[in-house]
Amino acid sequence: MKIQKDQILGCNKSEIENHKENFDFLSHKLNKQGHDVNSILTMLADFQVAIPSWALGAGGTRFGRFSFFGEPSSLEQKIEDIGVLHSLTQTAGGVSLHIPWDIPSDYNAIKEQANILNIKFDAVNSNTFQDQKNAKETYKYGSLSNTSKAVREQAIQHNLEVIKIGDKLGSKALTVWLADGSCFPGQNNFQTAFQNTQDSLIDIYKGLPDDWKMLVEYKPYEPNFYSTVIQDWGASLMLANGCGDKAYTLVDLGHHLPNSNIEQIVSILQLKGKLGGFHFNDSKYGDDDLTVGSIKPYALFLIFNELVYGMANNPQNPDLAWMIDASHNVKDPLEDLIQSLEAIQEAYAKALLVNQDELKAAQLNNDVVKCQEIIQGAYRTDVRPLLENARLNSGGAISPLNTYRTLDIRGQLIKERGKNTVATGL
Ligand SMILES: [Mn+2]
Repeated sequence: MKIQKDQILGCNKSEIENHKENFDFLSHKLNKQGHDVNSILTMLADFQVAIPSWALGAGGTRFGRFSFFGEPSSLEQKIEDIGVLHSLTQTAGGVSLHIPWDIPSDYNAIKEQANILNIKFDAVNSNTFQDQKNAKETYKYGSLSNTSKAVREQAIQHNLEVIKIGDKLGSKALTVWLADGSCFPGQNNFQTAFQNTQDSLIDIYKGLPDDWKMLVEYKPYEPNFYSTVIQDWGASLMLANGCGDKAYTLVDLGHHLPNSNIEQIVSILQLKGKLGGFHFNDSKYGDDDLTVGSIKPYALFLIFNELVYGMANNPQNPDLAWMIDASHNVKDPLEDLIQSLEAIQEAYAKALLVNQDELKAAQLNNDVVKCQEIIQGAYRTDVRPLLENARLNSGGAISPLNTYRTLDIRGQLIKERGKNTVATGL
């Protein structure tokens, strides 16, 4: 499955007139406001988001899972799907693999396939939150934090193996997310669990190539419901600092308790040069893994406002690993991801419209009303014609979703792969 350039061009034909009208109107308005539209378009084109291999099939809940048909059942097919997303949106230029499911059988072939599709190998993810077939030790009571040295050692070795696999593909980061924690008070000694985790992470860190990063993800609850060992950004930062300069905190939007001020978290982490990665999704109640921007688009914009500020003012913080971390229970996964990519670019473009000099002046004058007007003025701008134009310039679709449907991509995938395929690693 590969979308040809002329198929996209054909679909763009019916949209181009409308697009031009909207784009001319908006760029005229933005130019008058003093914005450099061309540089915004370049920044949008440069902003690439990795797609995790587990987001390409149907997700599921504790209560069941409903297939979408034509799901990718091999690593090659997963990369094909990301190729489809990337050719339409020109924004999905990375894949984030999940080991053990995505171990290539032929490294060169996979690298060549990704290269042709212009897809990079982003952070690799280890998995110690479930037992693999024939595993000697069980992670039922934790992995890197486990009271048993043999279990910890198995989990450390797995992470070192993941680094080796990623290294062969050209990845430059390892993401560690742990399900470790406890379901009942008294089950765990908090200090022992934390110290074991720190010691285990240090052992993994020692296996990190010089030009790699280790990203430590946190989450307040689930699958453990009383405590998690790395429950918040503070715990993650302490562990990262305990490992060294190449270890960073990773923020996942869904991994916070309700009403957490995530924009403030990313802001301070950037100030300290310790924000390494970011996982996009959206939620109403917890780690819902819903489409980015579908529930709280204003919060997403406020986070991007801080990220944009940090990227411009915090050279001490490295480039971030951007990834969508979502699950699709009722939508076609590829359509859902197209919507997420659109929402990310939309929030980014709006944040680029915030006049930082004006905002700073208003802050210095304690003009609270003006501060809000500046922030919300940017948020209320319909920036979609900018996104369309950035895609058009890169050979993508003016409307990725319409093009996906017009070309009946899902229908073709079902024809090629059959109906009852099931994606691995979910
Ligand atoms: Mn995540």
